[in-house]
Amino acid sequence: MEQIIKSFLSEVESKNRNEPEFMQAVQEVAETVIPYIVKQDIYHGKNILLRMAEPERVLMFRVSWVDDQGEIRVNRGYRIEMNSAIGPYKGGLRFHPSVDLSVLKFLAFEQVFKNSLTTLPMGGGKGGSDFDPKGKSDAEVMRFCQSFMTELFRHIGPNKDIPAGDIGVGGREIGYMFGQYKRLKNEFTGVLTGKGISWGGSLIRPEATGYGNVYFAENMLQKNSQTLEGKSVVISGSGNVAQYAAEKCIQLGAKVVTLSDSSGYIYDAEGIDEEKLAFVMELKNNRRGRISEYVEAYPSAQFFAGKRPWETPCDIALPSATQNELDEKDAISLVKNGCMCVSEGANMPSTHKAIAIFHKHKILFAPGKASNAGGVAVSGLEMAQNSLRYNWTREEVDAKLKGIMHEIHNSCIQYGEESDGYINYVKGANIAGFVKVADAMLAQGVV
Ligand code: NDP
Ligand code: 2IT
Repeated sequence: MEQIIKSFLSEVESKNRNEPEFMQAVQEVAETVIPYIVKQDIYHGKNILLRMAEPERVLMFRVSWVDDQGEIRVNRGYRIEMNSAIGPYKGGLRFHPSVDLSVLKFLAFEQVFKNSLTTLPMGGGKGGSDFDPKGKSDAEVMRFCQSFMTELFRHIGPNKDIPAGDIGVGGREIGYMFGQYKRLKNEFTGVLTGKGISWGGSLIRPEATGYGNVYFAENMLQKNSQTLEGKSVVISGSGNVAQYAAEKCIQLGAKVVTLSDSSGYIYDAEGIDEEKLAFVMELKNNRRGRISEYVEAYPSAQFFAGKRPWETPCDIALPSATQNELDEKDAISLVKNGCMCVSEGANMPSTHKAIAIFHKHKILFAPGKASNAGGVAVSGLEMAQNSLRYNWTREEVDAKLKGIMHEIHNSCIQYGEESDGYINYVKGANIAGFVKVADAMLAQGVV
């Protein structure tokens, strides 16, 4: 078996040199899915996983724009259209200086499995740019978004490819891009998700990834006769996903003690309550400030510059910032300090070696493609509402989100339960996500 996996990975690597994040994501899937494939006659000789590791289409384009000083700036835009076997390409756009082909291909690859798990008809894609919105004026962000969309618009559409937000792309950026798309096409359609409520957005979409992750963690805990009530929770990040994960934890009676950004983390031993979280939301979303400012407002809290929060004792950890933000050393520290559950809000935040530590110690561990799927799931619900030309209530969307997270949890159990009863959620999510896409690809022939 090891040999089959190794030769598969070396074939993929030979075509994708210098793409470490993409290879990391493919390796994790290969190690769990290949042992399943070899036992299923229908997949023999079909090279399904090899086809899934090859994007259907990769778009790369120049994005020129003029800054506030009148200088011409050049960024690179991307859209990876990874797989459309079960629906139109669907996935977010990331604006961050670290964006390159490897990062977006890993995200697009993960998205295919994640979207399959949601139970909704969505293929997988991802895109973005190495543009850094930090420190830019609203006018600069608008000009960049308009220029980006002036190329992207010809490749996307409500039945073709439906982008959304991710790191550095929130309501403001989606608004500017939607405005430009509508102007170029002279059409009002659901071509992007994460839109504002008055122009086609869905209630609960901003909350969905963070809430969904906490619902998933609740499902894992419930299976072990536990709840979130009274648990201490360590969260990384302080953006969209982290904020709403914190909100839901607080609502369910847990105590959130950390948040972070790329400069460091804050620790509040008394717990971040609703009022303090409202301060963080105002700070990050409107003033676009740094998390270190939290300790100026709440001096009993501490700020640890340049550090990540995993050294903090906790019951539950919700990594919600970025890829590879939690390594083997961090995992050992979490386990040593009594952490019982790690549920990923970010995409691939735990390294391969960190996951091995969690599995070795039988920690409840949920991979992002299962536990953060609530965001794209509610994007799918936004698309459904746009097609119906109708809006569901907050309660209706929240109930559907809860139901979907429960279904995803069930799928992970179906394919991930081991002989001793331990649920390997990585294996479960990868196989369950694979089966639906693979069967659609088989039915559609060699395309
Ligand atoms: P935001 O841009 O709203 O927030 C990102 C947060 O992560 C910020 O606090 C940011 O800090 C921190 N961060 C980003 N890059 C780094 C880095 N290289 N090192 C340390 N910290 C970093 O993004 P989201 O909250 O939307 O996304 C967070 C994660 O969740 C990502 O992995 C994303 O792919 C994933 N995700 C998002 C979904 C969504 O619906 N938005 C859905 C599913 C997954 P700083 O401000 O200093 O950069
Ligand atoms: O990683 C993700 O799932 C997202 N950034 C959300 C994608 C979406 O289409 O809502």
